[in-house]
Amino acid sequence: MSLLHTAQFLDTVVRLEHLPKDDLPEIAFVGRSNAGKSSAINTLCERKRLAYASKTPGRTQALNLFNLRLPASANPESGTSANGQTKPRADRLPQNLPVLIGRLVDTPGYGYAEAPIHTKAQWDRLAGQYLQARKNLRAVVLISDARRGLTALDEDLLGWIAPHIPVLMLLTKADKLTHQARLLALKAMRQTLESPDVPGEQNRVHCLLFSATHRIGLDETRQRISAWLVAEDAQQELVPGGQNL
Ligand SMILES: Nc1nc2c(ncn2[C@@H]2O[C@H](COP(=O)(O)OP(=O)(O)OP(=O)(O)O)[C@@H](O)[C@H]2O)c(=O)[nH]1
Ligand SMILES: [Mg+2]
Repeated sequence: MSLLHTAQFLDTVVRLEHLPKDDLPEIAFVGRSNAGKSSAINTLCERKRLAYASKTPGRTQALNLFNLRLPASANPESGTSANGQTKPRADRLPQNLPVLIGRLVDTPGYGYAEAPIHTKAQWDRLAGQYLQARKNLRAVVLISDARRGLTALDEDLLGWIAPHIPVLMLLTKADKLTHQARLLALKAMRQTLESPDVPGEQNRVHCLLFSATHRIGLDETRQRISAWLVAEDAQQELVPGGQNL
C-alpha cells in the first residue's frame, strides 16, 4: 500500500493558531486559483473527493489538512513486517496502529481576478503566513497550468517561500497540450526557472509535467513526496522496487 493512499482528512483551518501543535512535517499544495491543487491531491491519493475540487475558481478558502500514515505493512512497529511475516507479540504496539508520518495541506488559490478585494488580504493572512511562518512546512508542491508558463504571481510565490524549502512545480493540465507542446512547455519552464531574475535558489525547484485527469507524472510526484517524509532506510521497507509509491 502506498503512503499517499493512507491520506485521511484531519481538519479545515481558517486561523493559523488552530493548526496542529506538533512537529509532523507538512507538504503544502499551492498555486493560482483553479490551477488544479485539490484535483492533484485527489489523484495522488487515489481518492475522488478527499480535497474539494470545483470548476468555480476560489473554491478552497481555508487550509485543509490530510494526515498521512506509514502503511501498516511498512511500519516496523506493527504486527506484520514488510515481507508479510507476523512478528512475535512482544514486538507489537498495543493497538497496532500505523504511525502518522506527515500531512498534506491544500491551500486557497491566489490570483482569482473576480474575487472580492478582501480575498487577496485573506490569502496573505492565511496561506501566505502559513508558507512563511509554519515551522512544520517541509516542502511545497507548486501547481501551475502547463499552458500558462510562469506567471508573475507564481514568481512572487517563489520569492515568498523560504530558500531552504524544496519546491516541486507540477505543470498540470498537460493533457490539454499535444505531446510536442508539453515537452516544449517543460523545457521553457526549466529555462525560465534557471534565470537569475526568478527568486530563490534555482536548484531547489524541480519541474515536472502533470495531469490529474490523465494521470501524468503521478509516480515521480509520489516518489518525491515520499522522499521528503520518509527516511531513506524506511523507504526501502515501504516500497520494495519503488513500484507502490
Ligand atoms: N483537463 C484537466 N482538468 C483539470 C486537471 N486538474 C484539475 N482540472 C480541472 O480544473 C478545475 C479546477 O480544479 P481544482 O482542483 O478545484 O483547482 P484548485 O487549484 O484546487 O482551485 P481553488 O481551490 O479554487 O484554488 C476543475 O474543473 C478540475 O476538474 C487536469 O490535470 N486536467
Ligand atoms: Mg482547491
